[in-house]
Amino acid sequence: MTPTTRRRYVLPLPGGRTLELGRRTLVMGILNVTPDSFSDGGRFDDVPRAVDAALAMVAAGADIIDVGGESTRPGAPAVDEATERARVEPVVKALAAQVSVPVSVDTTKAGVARAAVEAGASMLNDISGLRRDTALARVAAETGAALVLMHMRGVPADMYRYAQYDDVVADVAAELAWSVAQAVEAGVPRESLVIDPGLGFAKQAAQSWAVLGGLTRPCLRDLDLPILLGASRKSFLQEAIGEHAPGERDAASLAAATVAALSGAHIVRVHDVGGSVQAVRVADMISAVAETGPR
Ligand code: PMM
Repeated sequence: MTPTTRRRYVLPLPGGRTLELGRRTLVMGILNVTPDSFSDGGRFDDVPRAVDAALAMVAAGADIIDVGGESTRPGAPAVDEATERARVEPVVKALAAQVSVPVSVDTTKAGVARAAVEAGASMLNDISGLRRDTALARVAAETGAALVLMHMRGVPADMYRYAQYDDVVADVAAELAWSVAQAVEAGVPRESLVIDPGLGFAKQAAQSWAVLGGLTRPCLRDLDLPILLGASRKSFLQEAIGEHAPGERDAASLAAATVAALSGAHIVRVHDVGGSVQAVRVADMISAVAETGPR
């Protein structure tokens, strides 16, 4: 495939920090602190173990750690705010004190987002793209936290009911534009936003493949925002590799991360940080050759 020229952005974070996006592909390591996540559920359910796992990801080259306290597994039961906050806040606090990279919090709830930013998180990752709680945008606006807006329809428990699109990439781009408008209206600077087409969320496998293969389409590029993509261990990969447990999908996940990087994704969200760093560095070399010509 021909690599796409990736646009460069500088993402402001609280405290005057920034993340440079586009020069190389950034790797966001997933730290689920839930008892029921589909791929690593129950492994990091106490703070010291979560911190150790995050430190290992940083040592393996993670640029961001994404902490999630509510499972987004298809059909997962909803978690109330107090429970999610109790899972996330102590881990974010410990991480912010011990890891050098920005900490992101994967939540759809403004209350959890605010507590996490106060505990030291500098990015908010909203898989509902502000459809669940628009007040989350105000947390970003007031604190200067960066905001990832992911595309989804419905909630994880019922999202496949809404997996009908005329043209999945164009429809996702249009719906992401709505999320972007909500954020900007709430006072979040456009430069603080990242978009994510949401592989596997309200999308059948064929639709996720269409999104992964359509990242370079003008409808997405015209939004002119950095792109985050999460393919890691997702079930749609099984359409390519056959039935495998989530933990056995890492090779396919690396291939998907490579395709995403060559298609212009700025950040990949992954479980296998070390492997993904190697994969995207290869993609980055190819992108550099395409940009500057042979050495
Ligand atoms: N996927 C999951 C959870 N959060 N956030 C973003 N921005 N993009 C994703 O693709 C995404 C996400 C589900 O995977 P997990 O349960 O392994 O974290």
